Amino acid sequence: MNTIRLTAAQATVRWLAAQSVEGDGGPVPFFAGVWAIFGHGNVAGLGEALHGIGDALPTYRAHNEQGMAHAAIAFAKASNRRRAMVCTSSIGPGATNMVTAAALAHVNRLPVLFLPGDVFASRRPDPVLQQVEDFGDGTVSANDCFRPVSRYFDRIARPEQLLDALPRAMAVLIDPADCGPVTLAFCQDTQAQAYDWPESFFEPRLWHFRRVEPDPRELWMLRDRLSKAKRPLIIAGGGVHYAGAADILADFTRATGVPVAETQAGKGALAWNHPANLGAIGVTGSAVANKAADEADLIIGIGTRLADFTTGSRRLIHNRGRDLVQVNVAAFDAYKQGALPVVGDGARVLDLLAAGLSGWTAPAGWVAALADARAAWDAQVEAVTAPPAGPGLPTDAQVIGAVQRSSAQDAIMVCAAGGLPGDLHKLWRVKRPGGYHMEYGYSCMGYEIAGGVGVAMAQPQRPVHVMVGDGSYLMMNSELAVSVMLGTKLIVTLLDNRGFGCINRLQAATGGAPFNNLLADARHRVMPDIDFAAHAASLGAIAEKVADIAGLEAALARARTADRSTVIVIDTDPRPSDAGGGAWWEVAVPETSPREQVRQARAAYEAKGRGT
Ligand SMILES: Cc1ncc(C[n+]2csc(CCOP(=O)(O)OP(=O)(O)O)c2C)c(N)n1
Ligand SMILES: [Mg+2]
Repeated sequence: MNTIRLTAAQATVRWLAAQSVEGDGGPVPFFAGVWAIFGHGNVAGLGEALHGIGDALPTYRAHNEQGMAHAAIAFAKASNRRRAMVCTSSIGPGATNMVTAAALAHVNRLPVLFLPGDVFASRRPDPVLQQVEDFGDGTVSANDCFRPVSRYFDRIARPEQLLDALPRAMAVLIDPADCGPVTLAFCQDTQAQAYDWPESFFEPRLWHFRRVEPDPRELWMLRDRLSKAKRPLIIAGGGVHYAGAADILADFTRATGVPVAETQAGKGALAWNHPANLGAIGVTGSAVANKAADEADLIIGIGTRLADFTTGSRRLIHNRGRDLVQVNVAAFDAYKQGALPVVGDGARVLDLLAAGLSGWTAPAGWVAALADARAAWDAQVEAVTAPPAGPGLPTDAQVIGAVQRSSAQDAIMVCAAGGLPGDLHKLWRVKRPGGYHMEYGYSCMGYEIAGGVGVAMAQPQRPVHVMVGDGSYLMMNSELAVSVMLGTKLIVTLLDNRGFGCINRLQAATGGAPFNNLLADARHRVMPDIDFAAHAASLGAIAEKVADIAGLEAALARARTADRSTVIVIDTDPRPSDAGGGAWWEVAVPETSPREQVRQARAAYEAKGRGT
């Protein structure tokens, strides 16, 4: 056997660079690159190896490990999970900074490979700088925090473990059902250790994405239910995008007349004005989609996790004991909430279903009965997103309207947390597939700008818009400087309502006093007048503050032709916009309180049958 002598780190990067998948125009590397912040634990081992491999596996430097991991995960999401990136950190804080991002990838089922540095396998110099030192367990390191948020976790303490660990990692990253984060905690002495590797280990390999065929009996059950349904509704989730099923869904709905409602991750499966698209469903849903869910006699989820925001904390889709079918490539999701499972690839299921229905269409009266509600909803969207008639602070919806009017056909909207996801889900009109990138599985503040960098890397030819609240921006903005450095241009609209507006509203809705959310309601000696434009400019972006919606539209037009990332700041009203879909969201209200408003909120909560 021919062997080649390399360190474990050198072998890792060489192997990663040799893995490819089928792209649009032929094979492309599966790993688009490595985000790295070095320290002890990776600079000498992986750092040396990454330098050596050069452009075959490009390395990118960030400012915050969580931010770089957000960029990597966003890259994978914007690539519909067909490509991914790697993140490596030093041991200790560099590693644990990535744990939140690992959880984000875990809940959103997105592929990312974490290579955090780990303590010495030999333990000779223990305790090393940043070692956490468990008193009762010598095998624990900070990286054990990754275990519950990794689909596959391993600790590499000998070089030859990689012969199995790396292919096993790849098998998880490309698996449609198991897809999620992989963590290979890489002991720092092991990274530097040499080994005689079989040359065959590094031969280029082309990986194939499996399409899971549905079980004939499950498919038959679905066909049977659908052909008897009077008022069927499809809920399209993120799995529709990952299965590449958006076009097939459009054809299916055109042929059968079954209407579609979209989750946050599924939004954009159909163009906003497709005749079958009823828009957003759930707590952040449109009145028409929620009405359809309320009246449907059969709901078919395709590629959805049935999270509480989609189901109105189960109330929206489970009332009156209607049938629920879950088409999902993961059995874990297919069996949720008493659904009839159809385990399989969404595109294959729709194809086979259409073939088996042989000309069946949904009763025409069902969609016709929703037409008025849809027209009324569309008119409401127009009204709340129109420029304000008079003076006063604009609402988030009015800002969304301005960004919508100023954005190109192929623009991508990136957002994650705050009040914006709810308004964008309802109000944003997706013109082209992939035009809506919402991280609402973990809804992690600070994802927006870093995530935007990853989206721009995955879709360099499409304009990337980011909408972010003042709270999210303050939590993590450092990768704005990376976007300038890398030329991954973002058009950022920053809505400054001086605090955590949506949590302030949630607090009021649960009877709470205005407390610790808006800056004015937080303990302070001085009320900071934060100059976000100056801050963004200091990071190298083009930045300006605008006075009103007209000023915002003019600034957005300038940003479209600017040569780098632009941040446009606008003051907004922290009160809500008035477009609501009427679904409930369960948040536990205190059972006893001296506050009358809390007692009233508790009574309303109990009236829903909750809290017992
Ligand atoms: C990392 C993280 N911490 C806390 C939360 C809970 N949370 C959700 S939205 C929000 C406030 C966001 O404020 P801002 O970005 O200004 O948006 P606004 O609510 O004002 O629209 C908070 C604290 C979260 N989603 N993520
Ligand atoms: Mg805010």
